[in-house]
This record gives sequence, C-alpha cells and structure tokens, in this order.
Amino acid sequence: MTYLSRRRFLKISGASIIATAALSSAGGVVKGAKKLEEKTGKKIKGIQKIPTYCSMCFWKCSAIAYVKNGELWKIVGNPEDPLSNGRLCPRGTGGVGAHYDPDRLKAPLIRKNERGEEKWVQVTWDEAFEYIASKMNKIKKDYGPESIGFFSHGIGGGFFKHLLKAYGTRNIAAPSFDQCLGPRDTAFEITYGDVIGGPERTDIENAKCIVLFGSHIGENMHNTQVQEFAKAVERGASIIVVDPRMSTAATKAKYYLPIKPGTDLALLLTWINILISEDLYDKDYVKKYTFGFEQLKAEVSKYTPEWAYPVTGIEPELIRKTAHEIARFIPSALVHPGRHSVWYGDDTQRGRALAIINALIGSWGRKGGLTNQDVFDIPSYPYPPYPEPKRQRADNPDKKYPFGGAEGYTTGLREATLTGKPYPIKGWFVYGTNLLYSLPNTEETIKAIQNLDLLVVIDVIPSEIAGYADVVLPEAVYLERYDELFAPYFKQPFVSIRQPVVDPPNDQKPGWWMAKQLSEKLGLQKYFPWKNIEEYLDTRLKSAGLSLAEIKKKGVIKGPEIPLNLEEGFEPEFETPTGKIELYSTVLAEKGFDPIPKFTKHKDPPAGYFRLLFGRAPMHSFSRTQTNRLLDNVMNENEVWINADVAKKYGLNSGDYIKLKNQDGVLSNKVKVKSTERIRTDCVYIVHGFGHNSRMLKGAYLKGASDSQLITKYKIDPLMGGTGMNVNFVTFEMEV
Ligand SMILES: Nc1nc2c(c(=O)[nH]1)N[C@H]1C(S)=C(S)[C@@H](COP(=O)(O)OP(=O)(O)OC[C@H]3O[C@@H](n4cnc5c(=O)[nH]c(N)nc54)[C@H](O)[C@@H]3O)O[C@H]1N2
Ligand SMILES: Nc1nc2c(c(=O)[nH]1)N[C@H]1C(S)=C(S)[C@@H](COP(=O)(O)OP(=O)(O)OC[C@H]3O[C@@H](n4cnc5c(=O)[nH]c(N)nc54)[C@H](O)[C@@H]3O)O[C@H]1N2
Ligand code: SF4
Ligand SMILES: [Mo]
Repeated sequence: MTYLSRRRFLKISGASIIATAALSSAGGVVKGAKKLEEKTGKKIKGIQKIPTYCSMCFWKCSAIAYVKNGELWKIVGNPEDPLSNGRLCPRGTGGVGAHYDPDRLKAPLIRKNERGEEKWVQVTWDEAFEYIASKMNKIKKDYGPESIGFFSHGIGGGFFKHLLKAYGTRNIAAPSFDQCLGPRDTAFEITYGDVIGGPERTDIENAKCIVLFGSHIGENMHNTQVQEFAKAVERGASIIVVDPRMSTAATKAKYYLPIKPGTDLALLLTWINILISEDLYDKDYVKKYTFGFEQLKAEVSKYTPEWAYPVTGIEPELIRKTAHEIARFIPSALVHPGRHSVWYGDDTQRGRALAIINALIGSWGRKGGLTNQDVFDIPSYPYPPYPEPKRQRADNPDKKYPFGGAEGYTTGLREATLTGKPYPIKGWFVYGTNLLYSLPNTEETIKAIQNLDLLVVIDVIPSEIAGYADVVLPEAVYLERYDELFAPYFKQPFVSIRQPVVDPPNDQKPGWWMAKQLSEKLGLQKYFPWKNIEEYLDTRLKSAGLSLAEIKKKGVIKGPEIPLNLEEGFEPEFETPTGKIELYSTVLAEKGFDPIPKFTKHKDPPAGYFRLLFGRAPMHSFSRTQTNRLLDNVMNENEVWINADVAKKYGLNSGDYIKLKNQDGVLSNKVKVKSTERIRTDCVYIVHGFGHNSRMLKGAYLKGASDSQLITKYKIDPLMGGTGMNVNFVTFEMEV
C-alpha cells in the first residue's frame, strides 16, 4: 500500500496527453527590468503583466503579476486558471509583500557560534557550496550516503530531492503527510484504492448538502474550495458544521454541532447506524460498488444517538435530524473528507468512517460528491537512473507503520537522528519547511539537530529552523524564479508555470540553481545535464507537445475535459483487493487492525485545563507570512479564543494579555484574550504560526503565541504514523 495509488503512479509515468487549448496572449514577459535599466541606463516605463503561479500556500493558484516602471506592483488571479478562476485569496494578493519583506535572508551564511545562537559569517555562494560538499563527502565516507536526510515542503524542493537521490539517499520526508493529510488519504486509499488528493476531489460547487468536520473553509483559504463553498451558500445548499468552535463556515450552517473535541468518530458511527437501520442509504450504489455491508451493519448497530449523546454532547434528536438531512440529499450530499487530519492518533480510523459514510450516500463519482480527477501528463526529464541505496529507509524501519508513507515520515527521520537507529543520520537538508513550527515537540527536533554533522537550511526568511543551521542558503522568492511545472490531479487537468517577474533584491538565488551548482561540487553533474532551467522546462514541455514560449505567455494550459461523475459517463474502478469500496477493510484485517472503525475514547483535560485547538487565519499561511508587512498590517498577532463563561470565571476580558501553560509546564509568549460564545468550555483555540522567537524575524518577533511551542505531546497513528497534535492541554498564566 503506497500513498500514491498505483493507478495514479501509472498515469504519471504513462504516455502524454496532447493539449488542445489554444494559445492566447496574456502580455509580454519582461524579466529583470531593473537589470535591463542598469545595462541600458534607460528607465523602464509602463506596465508588464507576467503570468506565474502563487507560492503563498501550496494550492498554487495561477496569477498575473504586474510590474510597473520596473517595480513589482500587484498580483491578481489568472482568469484562465481553473484553481483561482481569476481571483486570488488575501495571501495571494499579499504576495507582493514577500518580495519587499525587509527581514529576508540576503546572502549565504555559515554558522559562527553554537547552533541556535543566530550568529553568522556571510560567505560567497562558492564558499557555501564548498563547505557543504566537503561535509557531504565526509558523511558519505564515514556513514554512507543514506545518512543524509531531506525535509522538504513545496514544489521548489524537487531539484534538491533529485540531487539527494543522485547522491544516494531516499530518506526524504515532508510535513504535508504525517503532520497534515496523511490519515485522510491513507483511509481513502484503504477504502477506495485511491486518495482524495490535493487539490481535493470535492465537488462542493454542486453539492446540495455539505458536511464539514473541522474543515474550516473560509479561514482555511484554499481558494477553489472557498469559491465553491461561497457559491453553495448562495445557492442555499444545506450546510452542517461539526466543530467545537463556531468557525466562519459554521456561521453559514443550517445545523451547527458543537461537538466535544475528539469524539467525531462516535457521531460518524452513529450517523452510519441511522442511515443503515432506517434504510436511508443509497441501496443501488452500495449493492453495486461496496464490500462488507453486512459486517458494517452488525458492527455499528450499537452506536445509537442515545449512546452518542453523553459522548459527543450532541442531543439525540439533533443527531437524528442531521442524519436525515444528509440522506434527504442523496446522491448530491458530501461529507467533506477534511485535510489537516492529524488530530488524536486514531485519525486513519476516523478517516475510514468518513470514507464509509461517503460510500453509503454514494458520493464517490457523483455530481456534488467526490469527482473524478486526472492529470495533464508531462513526462519527466530523461535523467540517468539513481544509484540504489544499500540500506532501507530510516524513517519507518521494517514498515513499523504498515500503511501510507511512501513520501516519508518527518518524525521518523527525526527519531532515527535521535537514536542512531536503524543507522545514524548525520546530515539534514531542510527546504521550505520550518521544522521547529511544523513538527510536534520542538525539543525533540532541537535534540536531534545536536547529533548532526551538517544542517543546511534553504529558506527565504530567517525562520526558527534557519537559526539552527550550519549553512543557510537564501532562496529568491517565488516571484523571482522559475520552478518545476505544476500539473496536479484535478477535475480540469492543466499545467501551469512559475517564472521570474522581478529580480531578487540581493544575492538570493533560485533552488534549481543551487542544486545544479552543488551537483558539480559533488561530481554529480551528469544528473543535471541541462544548461539552464529554461532548457529543462522546454524539454519537458516539448515531450508533451507544448513549449516554454507558449506557456510563458499564457501561464496555464488546460488539457481535455474529463467525465467527472457517473452522470457524465465516468465509471469508477476501485483498486482494493476486492475491487470494491471496502466498508470492511480486508487489508486492515490482514494486518491485525480493526477492519471496521470502532470508537476509542480520548483523555479529557484535567480540572483547570483546556484542550488546545488550533487552525488558520485567512490572511496568513502557517509560520511563513508573519513578516510579510502587507499581511502583518491586517493581522499582526493571534488571539486565544476562550469561552465567555470561562473567561468571566477567570476575570478575563477580551483584549487582556495572558500566557498559556501546557501540561508539561511549557509557557507560551503573551497572547491576547478573545472572550467569545463561539467556543465550547472545554477547549481554547489559537491560529497557528505566530509567536516567533527568531530574533532576526524583526516584523514578527514575539507577536502572539505559538501553538507549536505548546504541542509537546503527540499521539502517533499506529496505521500510518501520523502525529495527532490535538492532545495537549493548557491553563492560564495571568502574570505576563
Ligand atoms: N489561510 C490559510 N489557509 C490555509 C492554510 C494556511 O496556512 N492559511 N493551510 C492550508 C493547509 S496545508 C491545510 S492542511 C488546511 C488546514 O485546514 P483544515 O483542513 O480545515 O484543518 P482542520 O484541522 O480541520 O481545522 C481546524 C478546525 O478544526 C476544528 N477542530 C479542532 N478539533 C476538532 C475536533 O476534535 N473535532 C472537530 N469536528 N473539529 C475540530 C477547529 O476548531 C478548527 O475550526 O488549511 C489550508 N488552508
Ligand atoms: N503546531 C502545528 N503544526 C503544524 C500545523 C499546525 O497547524 N500547527 N499544520 C501542519 C500542516 S497542515 C502543514 S501542511 C505543515 C506546514 O509546514 P511547513 O511547510 O513547515 O510550514 P511553514 O511554517 O510555512 O514553513 C515553511 C518554511 O518555508 C519557508 N519558505 C517560504 N517560501 C519559501 C520559498 O520560496 N523557498 C524556500 N526555500 N523556503 C520558503 C518559510 O519561510 C518557512 O520557514 O505544518 C504542519 N504542522
Ligand atoms: S489559495 Fe491563496 S495563497 Fe494559496 S496559492 Fe491560491 S492565492 Fe496563493
Ligand atoms: Mo497542510
């Protein structure tokens, strides 16, 4: 079982689709306006519009950047783009601030003092590469090439991934799996033989009933989903939101269920029981496509609304009513599978329940359900084969977590670095991920770092993880560089380009350039046979019948439309052992796990403590945008949401500052109180990404509190190794 289904893998490596989209011009491509000015001595006048794709988050909407008199002016959506439909979210528009961010890294740095002291010597690129290559050669000689690990998030990391595979390691991991959507996709892969993917295959636009567990669309600003959700609301779709906190989405809901945190599985199993016992499910669909219905029916019969009431805090009548509401809209009802699903450590089983209820309402392959997706196939560059590593991957030795994880486990790699088992990890490359914010238990990460002989961080700002690096490589921001082509699985296959809009202001360089330079120092130049990135991209595009010149003008090229659902002629195939949607999972049974999910109880907060929940704010991404002055202007600190009755009991008012202290005595920075009726009494909530303690992040230093700091405990999912992080409790510290 792999993270990427076999079918998807075959499609990626299969024959190319020839594009049918016609060429239309979105304006001239002018790069390096400032340099041109210097060369010619003439002021660049006028406005250039340059298409590129956004990197303020990982959704990668296509945009058109405007350059006015040689300076970056504004960024808008590319109307040709099926993701953005010509409209960006606030962060996308605020991308201008990434280019102008005064806190940016400006030149390569080598550490002078102890790790974490943030004392550096500025060096040339050549010196930096010489230093890294000599350390890498030594690690290879002393420990073997597998002893280097690579943490990477985002498309730009691809060139380093290629370099490190050529060097001889497969220890590569991203927080987008075991700290994000891993449990959900593993659950759907087990159940349907295919993943939900990102962008998600949710047809929110056409759904008549939408159920959200957590999924705080509107605060979670994944553009396409927000636009589709807004349309659904406008259309009068019935919305059911299950969340301990009244999210923005919950304010649009017909039914809002303020569930006790960690009990979603109880509600889901009860809904499943109601759909079955009251004969409300899609019988033809279930008969035709699913396996294990009778076992499911027997297993869930004990989960009655009366049983679920004390567990979830949701009244039996409301549980019944909402189950009936979902059933009323079959076959256009959608129980959103979620995305950030690492909550309590039993998350794959909750994901299974989400997968099962979607099968009972017949949503897979249905209009308003989970649509078919395909990819604009661009063959990969014809590189020589990589050397085969002699040792197994270190992040999941002997497949301790049997499901998922083809893309690697960040915390598994950290564990191997800490313990030296199954073998020592002595070097880390970190690209585009602030590990001290994205992995739970920062202390473990810092301890692991102390075992390293080399830590290279490639970033655009002096993030917390950069503060611990031996070498910091400053990357040009996305508006200043080419990157890999973007061609995701989506309901409308397309390919889009990232290209330079303006020059980097200082000595920053693109990732592809760094990887290529380093390949030469390591004697691996045969893996980078292309002269420059334009040649690389053009070679790939030509092999798909396209060209760089064409896509540079247009930004996005669409592939042929595909049938999206049964109504349009899509006939689903399920790559599970039974060839059916497995309500009863044969692979889970075989590995000794519950083949049908069972409710498991989670620990309640002790007296005087509250469960720490966290999420997104529309104008920020993770820990990466707080120094962006445009976004800082709209939100410059986070607040802690506390139930109004609780706040009153503690004598707290909105606007007061407190600190949060977790169960292990870890104290946060001071944070502003938001006293509100919109959250339960047993939990508090903060937006992730604030409370920076890297002194070099002047625009964000000590503004707000960091959830990451307080997440010292985490619960690992035994099926796929996801790190459940909603298992920490905090109390209030009044002295600030
Ligand atoms: N603006 C912005 N948008 C983003 C991002 C960003 O950084 N900024 N990041 C993107 C990424 S990569 C991801 S993965 C997504 C994450 O966004 P989602 O997938 O929507 O993440 P969730 O964990 O569902 O969101 C947190 C919500 O879950 C609720 N919650 C917490 N515990 C429970 C529980 O036990 N049960 C239930 N039912 N609800 C609970 C919280 O109150 C909160 O409203 O956002 C994406 N969109
Ligand atoms: N406590 C806690 N942990 C979480 C989450 C949470 O909500 N709370 N969310 C989880 C989720 S859903 C996800 S997807 C992950 C996200 O995890 P990460 O991807 O690690 O998220 P960020 O904190 O944004 O860190 C990204 C880093 O990349 C840098 N960066 C930005 N642009 C570029 C670029 O163009 N080039 C390079 N080289 N670097 C760049 C940023 O400056 C920043 O240091 O975190 C997970 N971990
Ligand atoms: S959702 Fe927003 S930040 Fe993310 S890629 Fe799209 S415009 Fe950029
Ligand atoms: Mo994520």
